[in-house]
Amino acid sequence: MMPIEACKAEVAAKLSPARAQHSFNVAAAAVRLAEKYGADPAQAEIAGILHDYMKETPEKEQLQLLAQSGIIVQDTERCAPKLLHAMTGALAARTHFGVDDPAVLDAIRYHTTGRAGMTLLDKVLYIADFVSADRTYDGVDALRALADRNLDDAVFFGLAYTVGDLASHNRPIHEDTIRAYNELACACVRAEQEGNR
Ligand code: DGI
Ligand code: FE
Ligand code: FE
Repeated sequence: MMPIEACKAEVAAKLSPARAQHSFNVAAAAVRLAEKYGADPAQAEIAGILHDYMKETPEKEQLQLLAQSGIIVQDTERCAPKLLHAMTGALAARTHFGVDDPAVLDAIRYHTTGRAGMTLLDKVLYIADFVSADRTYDGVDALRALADRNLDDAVFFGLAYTVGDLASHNRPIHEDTIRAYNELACACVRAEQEGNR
């Protein structure tokens, strides 16, 4: 794999200053969460640095890259081009940066949607992206506090927020987002059922 300092320099050269800073902030948040919850901080750091590497690449170019690699683009992904950068990001991490750790590649691949059966590293990156130092949305401090109390609850909150926000704007919701949300929603209902017995 490319040395970490070289990865950072590539990210800084490829992305706008704000997006590069976001990437480094996500890496810092991911390292902190990894240390707290027992994930590998080195995996968290590289996943954070690279997760949005393709975010500013034109849609057409991303579709070409995916086609060249034999990756099939689903209907939802075509209708929501913001989803492409997670797929092409994982691709670039492997081919351009020489990352061969599948756990890191998957964390990048699923950082926007989540997925059913998210690994600890997936969750760490997903939440680091929500709570990085540059985030200023209403409620970010509450989510930061929740992320420090219970990572799973924070992931569920983030997914529920995303699903609600997308539906309220009539946007398509990716199958992986729905599966991730339903898995945690069912776990929540089951816990209530257990409690009532
Ligand atoms: O790349 P970032 O901006 O740092 O964050 P991200 O990769 O989580 O992307 C967030 C965007 O992706 C936000 O505009 C909502 C959108 N998104 C996330 N899940 C879905 C989605 N968009 C659609 N249409 N469907 C999804 O399931
Ligand atoms: Fe992203
Ligand atoms: Fe991001």
